[in-house]
Amino acid sequence: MSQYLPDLETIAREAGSLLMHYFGRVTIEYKGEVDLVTEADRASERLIVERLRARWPEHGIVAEEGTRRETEAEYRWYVDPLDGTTNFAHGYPVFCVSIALARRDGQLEAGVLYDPTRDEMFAAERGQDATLNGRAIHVSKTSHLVESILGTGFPSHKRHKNPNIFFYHHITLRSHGVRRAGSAALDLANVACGRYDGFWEFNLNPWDTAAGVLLVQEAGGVVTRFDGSPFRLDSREVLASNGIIHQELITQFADIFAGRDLEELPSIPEYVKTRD
Ligand code: 2AM
Ligand code: CA
Repeated sequence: MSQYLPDLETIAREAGSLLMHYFGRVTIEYKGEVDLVTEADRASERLIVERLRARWPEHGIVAEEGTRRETEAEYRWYVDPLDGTTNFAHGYPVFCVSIALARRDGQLEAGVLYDPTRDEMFAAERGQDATLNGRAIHVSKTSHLVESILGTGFPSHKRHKNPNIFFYHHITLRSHGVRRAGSAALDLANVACGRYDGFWEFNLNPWDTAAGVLLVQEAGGVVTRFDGSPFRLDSREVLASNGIIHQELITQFADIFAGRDLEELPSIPEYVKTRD
């Protein structure tokens, strides 16, 4: 019997129900330039933090909307009370709750990720099967990038400084397509259950990635930095895949960083001129 998952699933489900209560009737506030935060983010965080503190009072907590609870403990929770806030605020039903437990050295121990719009509970504990609504899940068996579907994401602020459009363009031309659904945590869960063959993103925070990375690993996939070096929670770049296409992705990323074989992004005048 898992030490963490039953209680963790209950907490995530409760937070998901709370989000659904707010969904479709939120008031948008701004944390920064185009960085939305809603009352729902904060209410969900309050609920999760209260439940975690009651159940595991000795553990530390780091949560996106500001909770920082430092303790002497070996363990710390990473909480994203609402991943996909921009979607949520616009009424687009792609968002989730993400909660994970890690040791001080970054070793991930357990995590859950709950999508209340589809009633999908993803759960993983180190060394055990990753599950979706209680059934074991596995990464895909797709063997080549050219047959793959992938996910990526773009930050909601400082977008003009984000290089990902080059990666998006390059990989789109070499695969079945790249989706950008707006919830990095759900993107990782979708790699874990084989809906995506891979996912990458720049500049994510530990609360976005912790649960999803453990899910991918326990579902048989691989998670690294873009150059193939080990992923850490503070890496700020994440490359996840089914493992089989991982080396191909690393090679493609090295080419993009070096500017090799890149098709130029079409400029608008050129595109307009060449349109049928
Ligand atoms: P959020 O909804 O919890 O803010 C979008 O691909 C993903 O990036 C989402 O998981 C989103 O999480 C996160 N995100 C949005 N803006 C970001 C930013 N400025 N820096 C880092 N991550 C961001
Ligand atoms: Ca969030």
